[in-house]
Amino acid sequence: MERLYVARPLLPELSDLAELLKGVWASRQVTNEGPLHNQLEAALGRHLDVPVAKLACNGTAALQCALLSLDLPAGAEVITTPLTFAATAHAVTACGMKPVFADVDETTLTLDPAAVALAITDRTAAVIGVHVYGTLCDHRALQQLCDERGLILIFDAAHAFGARDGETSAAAMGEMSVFSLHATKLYNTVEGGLITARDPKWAQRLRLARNFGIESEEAVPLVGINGKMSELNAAVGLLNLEIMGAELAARSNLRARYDAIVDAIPGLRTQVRQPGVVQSEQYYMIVVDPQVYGASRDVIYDGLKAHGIFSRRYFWPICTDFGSYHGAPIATPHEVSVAERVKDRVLCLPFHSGVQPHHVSTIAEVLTEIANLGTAPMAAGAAYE
Ligand code: T4K
Repeated sequence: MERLYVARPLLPELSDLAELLKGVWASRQVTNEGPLHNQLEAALGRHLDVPVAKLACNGTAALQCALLSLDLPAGAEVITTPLTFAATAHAVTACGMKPVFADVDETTLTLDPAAVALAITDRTAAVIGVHVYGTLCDHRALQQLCDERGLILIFDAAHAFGARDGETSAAAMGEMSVFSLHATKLYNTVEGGLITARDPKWAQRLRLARNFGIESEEAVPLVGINGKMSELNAAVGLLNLEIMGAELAARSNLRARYDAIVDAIPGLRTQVRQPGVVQSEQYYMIVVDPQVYGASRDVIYDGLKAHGIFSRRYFWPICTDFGSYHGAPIATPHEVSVAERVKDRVLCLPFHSGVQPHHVSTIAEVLTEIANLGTAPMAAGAAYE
């Protein structure tokens, strides 16, 4: 059976890549801030409308470089959401600090400023908002709270490449924003990450943080990691920047088609539509209300899988379910946190230009039939995995 995955990497023509790599092979400068790397940094700064754009080898390393460059006290608490990919919390831990979890907003599923306020202690040094699924955080309220309480605000913008709130680029929110350029991201460099900032003072510290903290042959003023991006990844990045427009358009169309299906089925809701926001088109997420819909998120997951359609239950389990953070509280103004209530209800549908009209029809059929019958229609020759 043909398989359809939640993500499909955008790749340039192999011949274009080979052409671009000829210069790399001739020079043998293959990594450590080579010419393609530097060209890509400049191009991304222009594309995202931000003065500081520093590449890294992946989004997790980029988060670590951002945290290390901020020089926060060892053991400091960093408040973030539990409804995120493991990398957000793990980057904090790997940098010798403690992730503290605060609840998400019921509508956007992004970090709730009211919950953050409850989580602040005298050990809190920073807050990491996550634009989860590409839905933008309430960045103004988070910034105001952090300013009032003397905290650094950074954003995990792994899902928000190219997003804007009116005139404000997601790359220009908070002190820094961190992007993943992984193969599963619309704009990707196969593996890659990016840190952006409005204040030019961060450029040099970020360069140090991603290069072991080394300033010169004699001076190592900072603890850093090897977070550097190679010329091969930068070459893919330069070419993908030219072709990503078509992928973006295909996903916007797909979002509209999915919206029409989901809006017509009671008990299903899509990601919130944020007025004035330009979507990154990274994920298409639905929330299932099993009482109204008549079946659970997992029935849909299994039903689609039987047709070779692999949705993903991002981000279940949530961070506080992991062995590493098990039992950590989620600060919340509610009796039961929104994150706990929603974690079994979220589902990301395949979202890329490889999703064909017949896939959309099958997804619509499965969603509708489960709503009507409480079970999934079986595909001919289907096998549950
Ligand atoms: N912060 C947030 C909020 C994040 O979501 C992430 C990463 C990060 C930080 C850290 O950034 P990175 O260090 O990763 O740059 C995937 C990605 O690996 C990860 O980048 C992403 N978030 C996360 C949400 O999704 P998995 O474990 O789900 O990946 P995997 O291998 O199951 O891929 C998903 C599907 O994509 C596959 O079923 C098939 C398809 N696929 C995948 C790959 C790798 C392909 O078709 N080709 C491929 O090469 O984590």
